[in-house]
Amino acid sequence: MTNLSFITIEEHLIAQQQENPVLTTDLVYILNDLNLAAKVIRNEVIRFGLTEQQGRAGQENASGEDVQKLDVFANDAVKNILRKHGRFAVMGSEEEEDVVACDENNGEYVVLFDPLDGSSNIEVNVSVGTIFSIYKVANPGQKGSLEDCLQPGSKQIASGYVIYGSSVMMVYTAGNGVYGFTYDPSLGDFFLSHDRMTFPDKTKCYSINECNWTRMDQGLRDYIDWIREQPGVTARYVGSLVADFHRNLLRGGIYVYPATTNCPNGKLRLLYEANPLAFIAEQAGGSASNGDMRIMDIKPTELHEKCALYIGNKNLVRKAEELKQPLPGLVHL
Ligand code: AHM
Ligand code: MG
Repeated sequence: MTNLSFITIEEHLIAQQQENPVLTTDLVYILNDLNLAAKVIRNEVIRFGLTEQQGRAGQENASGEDVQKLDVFANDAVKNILRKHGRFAVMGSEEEEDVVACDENNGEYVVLFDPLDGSSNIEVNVSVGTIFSIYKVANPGQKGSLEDCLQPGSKQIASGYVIYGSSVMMVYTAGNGVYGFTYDPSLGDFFLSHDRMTFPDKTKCYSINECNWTRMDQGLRDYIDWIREQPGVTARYVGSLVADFHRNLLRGGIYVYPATTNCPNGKLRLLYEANPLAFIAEQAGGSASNGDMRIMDIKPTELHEKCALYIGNKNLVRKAEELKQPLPGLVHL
């Protein structure tokens, strides 16, 4: 028996164009290109251990983190596939120091992405992901620039992620609900499997790296004490944002990566991680905050800007905001 919808992502996007004017031909090209990149990355992810894409690439990214060979592979895959059609003006990647403008300079879209989120998990066979965020250029008709990339998340016109897990899924929104597609390896395509995804009402999972206990604010500790007491709640933390977010979207829950005394601006990137998932979360009936304000209202000032992230069911995010306190200034661990 199969549960196959027989609606491929390509067909879905064409059908959606009838009801969602945001989905222009260029945007559909870009989403299909990202879908193709997902297939290419998946091919390497599932053969990890058998290919040359193992271990460190021997360089650091703009955030000072070790880059893995598979990070480089995934970055090149997304970049080169997007370049093939040239439907964008400028792109920015977690693995690129600076923005990359389109050679043809004929697009009106900005594409920001984290090519391989959670890549420190790849060697231990744990889910990883790709995250993307799409805007229109701020200055149409001009060469794509950094300024185009530094728009608040509320200006996103589409965002999404791919999760390379026990199955591979692509989840996206273009402001008209959230749709999930599961990859069928025997047919080589993604099929609609999760129509109009929303957070369930129940509070199921909280996902926080509690090793940061002594480095987090007292309000978050109080929040953890509170949520542990809620009926039916359990702790789940994969350490791949995409996997933690995806599970919480399906089961209900909250993911928090707070500001800590050793990362006072948080760890996650606003443009490549927080904003795209915030757009999905809001479209799915949830919310996303940095603890003080809505993620998508933050006006970025840097390409690789970091932020704290509280994301998931609305009531859980609101409660965490209520309890949040300033970080203690004197704790050095
Ligand atoms: P990455 O994009 O370089 O993989 O880093 C982001 C990852 C997230 O996927 C994950 O939620 C977080 O870092 C885990 O951090 P920690 O190990 O500090 O809990
Ligand atoms: Mg990441």
